[in-house]
Amino acid sequence: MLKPRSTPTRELVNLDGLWRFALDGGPGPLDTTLEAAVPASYNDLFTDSAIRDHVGWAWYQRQVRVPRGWAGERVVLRVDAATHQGRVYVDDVLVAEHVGGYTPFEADITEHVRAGQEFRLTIGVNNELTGTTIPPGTITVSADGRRRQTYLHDFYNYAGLARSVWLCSRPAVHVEDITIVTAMDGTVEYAVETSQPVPVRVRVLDAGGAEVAAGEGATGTIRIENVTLWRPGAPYLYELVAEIDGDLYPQPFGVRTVEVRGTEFLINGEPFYFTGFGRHEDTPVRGKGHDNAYLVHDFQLMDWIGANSFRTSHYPYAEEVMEFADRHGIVVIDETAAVGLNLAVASGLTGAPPRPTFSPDTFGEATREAHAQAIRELVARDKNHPSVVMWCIANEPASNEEGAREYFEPLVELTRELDPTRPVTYAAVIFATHDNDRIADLFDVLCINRYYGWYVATGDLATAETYLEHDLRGWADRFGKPIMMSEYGADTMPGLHSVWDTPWTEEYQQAYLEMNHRVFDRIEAFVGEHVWNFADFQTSHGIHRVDGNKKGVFTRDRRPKAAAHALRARWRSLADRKPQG
Ligand code: GCB
Repeated sequence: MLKPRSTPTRELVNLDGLWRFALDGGPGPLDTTLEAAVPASYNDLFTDSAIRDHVGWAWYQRQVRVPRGWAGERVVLRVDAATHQGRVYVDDVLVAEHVGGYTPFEADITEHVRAGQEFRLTIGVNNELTGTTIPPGTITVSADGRRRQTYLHDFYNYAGLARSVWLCSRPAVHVEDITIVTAMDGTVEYAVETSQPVPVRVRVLDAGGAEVAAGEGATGTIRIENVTLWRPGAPYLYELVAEIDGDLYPQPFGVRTVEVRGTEFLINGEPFYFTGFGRHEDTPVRGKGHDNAYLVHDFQLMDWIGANSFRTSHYPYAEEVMEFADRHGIVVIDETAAVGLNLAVASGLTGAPPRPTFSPDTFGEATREAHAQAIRELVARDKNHPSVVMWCIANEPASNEEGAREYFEPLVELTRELDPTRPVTYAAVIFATHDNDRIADLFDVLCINRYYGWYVATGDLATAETYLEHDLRGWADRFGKPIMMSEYGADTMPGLHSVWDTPWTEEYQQAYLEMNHRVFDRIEAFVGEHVWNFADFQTSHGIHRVDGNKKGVFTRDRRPKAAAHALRARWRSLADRKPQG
């Protein structure tokens, strides 16, 4: 799906700002004095806990004027994200409905609006998570009749319009989609979809705007002579301009290859070692609302600390983030919102024996279809980003349980069909070991999440070191694939100190990371390390959470904990020792 852009044939009106907001509503005029910021999650904007803890539909509304010059154009409404389900009304008419909180959708509203006139735009957003949503969750009704949402993932269920909303014009006959696949010799395979079969021309422009290749036809292969590659840390972007009579769309892309060979992860044929983080879209007040100031600052901090990559744990991030990574040469592992497909994790402290995760009564066909759709929409949105080097189709599923293979095999196949060019992975939970995991052989890279020294062998780093090494070597030996640590971390209260190995102190976080690094450096097939997490983030209430998860190397307001300086020293020196692509 193409990102809305202003081009000589297309115009854009950004609808961000203050919208009327209410929990009760519908397409009619909202009876409310509340206003909500867009983009932002609504939960933390208001002081009313009924809004923060709300389960169900919430309503956003504003007036929108269609620019008077748009007569004769198609008018399209584009919602970058409505978490987790959205319904869009133009005046009283339902024009779009979409499930999936982290991918965009659009509606052609031409028949319902007039150039120069105003209309009432209403967007309903529903935050409910059930057994058939991605991510999944459970809704219960408490004794006093309140509906309550629980879920299996460790981040707050922020909801609302957390990304931009756009009104776009485009010609009736237009470019619908573009897919670009590149090779290191400058070969560019392209496919342009149009709304009707019409002649297509393409031109490739270099970063200075000079034409360096051209071709004709809806699909084809063209070649850039003396190509400049997109490299981690040294990005270079071209633009493929797709043209038909009456429409033009420029699609940025980079020329680079990704390949797994033996135990190596190759970018442009050179071994790449991932340094960086699992992250979250999470800031005070805005919740998951996209914010360009945090975007710039977070990438500055990643650069400062020597991170060359991150994973979009645990859902697709705003497209602005992906484009920024393209422009700044940061490598991305792109993850779906399939987090929490694991009922053993949920049974945790309750003592309840876990039910099987994959079964018709728990996560079955319907869940898998929602999961497949999440994969389709992620690949459709992000396929042209050079920064994206791997798809991660699930975080910590019950890959050790019966039914896991039947559940995942078709999803891996689907991902490969949609994109044969990128490796596919999942992040493995601690219960899944090299002995009992049932799906790792289906994937290209072993991404392992482990917390030895935190959840296991708490405060005992010597024991943790032995466990970790045994565990990782088992995976490396059995599968012979590249292996990386996709999560390791320790909760840390800034300002808490100790001379001993005391969990929660700044010293402990540092010692914990150092212990992990000693082990990584002893394992040959190792291709990377992503610390959990870049910054502290909000979660639901829990006795093991102090105003959220505190495993950040930075605090929620982006101040470094002591471990940040140690990581910086390691990652900066690693850049000289281990190839970074
Ligand atoms: C995990 C999850 C992550 C949690 C983390 C933790 O394994 O993948 O979402 O936040 O552990 O801190 O417990």
